Amino acid sequence: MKRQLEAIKNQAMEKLARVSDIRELEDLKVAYLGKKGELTGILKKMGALSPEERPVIGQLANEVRFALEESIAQTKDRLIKEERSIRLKSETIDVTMPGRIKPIGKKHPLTIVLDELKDIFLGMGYEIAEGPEIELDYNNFEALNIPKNHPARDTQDTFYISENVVLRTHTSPVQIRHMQSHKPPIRIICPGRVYRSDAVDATHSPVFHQVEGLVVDKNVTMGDLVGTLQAFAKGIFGENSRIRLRPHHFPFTEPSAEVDVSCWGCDGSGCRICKGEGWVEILGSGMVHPNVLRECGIDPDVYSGFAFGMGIERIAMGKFGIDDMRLLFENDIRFLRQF
Ligand code: 2NL
Repeated sequence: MKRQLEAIKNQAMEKLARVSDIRELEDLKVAYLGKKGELTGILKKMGALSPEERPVIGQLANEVRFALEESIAQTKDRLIKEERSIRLKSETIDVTMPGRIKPIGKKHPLTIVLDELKDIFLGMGYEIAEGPEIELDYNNFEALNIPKNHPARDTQDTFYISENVVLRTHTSPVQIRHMQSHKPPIRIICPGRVYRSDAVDATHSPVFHQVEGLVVDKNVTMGDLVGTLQAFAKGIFGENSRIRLRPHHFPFTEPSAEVDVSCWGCDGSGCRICKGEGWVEILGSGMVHPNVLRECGIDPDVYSGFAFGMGIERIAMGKFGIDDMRLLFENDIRFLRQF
């Protein structure tokens, strides 16, 4: 039995020296020290020994067990260290390698124009007002002096959600809401998305963006409107810009005017941008109709106001020389990078 124990010890030690991973080590541990292991098998047979032999063999068996346990622990240490150094070698980072360049987004041309526009009007003391895109027919039409069956409704190609609810065709309803909930003086611009049932082509889209402006106070005149729009045109199209007003008709303003800006391509002498005209139409405007003020609870005998409205896509296309509106909605980064 003594020789058997020595043999087990030597054999185990030899195998331990050659073990190359933790799994193999665990298997070896079970094979020798486990419940059905070789050493355990010997210990179970000790009962058959004589009383003199038992303590001698018992002591030897314990020594072998300790020696094996010790060696297993050391081998485990060795394997962990080996595995760690292999992992460190495979995971080294080459800090001199160039990084991957992430493409950076660009401000959309509509956002560029909108931000400039906000800056200009905020600088003149205006506030920004916003409102819902789904609106009551009342706020979008009735309160703006456009009753049911008014011919102006036909020109707006409205998306109806129900008889009394529409997708707003302009941002005017935001101004109606503002007048109904605020007392003059009022100075606001209302940027936002608007909807008209148009087919898509180079100059039309069923969804586009507008900015409207509204000023209501005592003694507001057409002169204030002209001065304001002049400052706006210089801010957006450059210091040399001039404006001119042409008489027009809107149901919600009286008098009404369309506004042209001197061409930024040729300064008025005629070029491709202005189609030889020297002037480019940029917005509609006028003095707020007394019916509209009255409908919003503002006395037109005490207060007066001016209002204007423009399409942002049109301004952006003019300013940046974009000839197809669809480019503004496709979000192709190769297009957007150019501005
Ligand atoms: C255009 C014309 C315009 C207005 C919008 C307005 C709003 C209220 C009262 C009176 Cl609450 N007017 N807005 C006035 C004149 C013209 O827009 O051609 N837009 C693209």
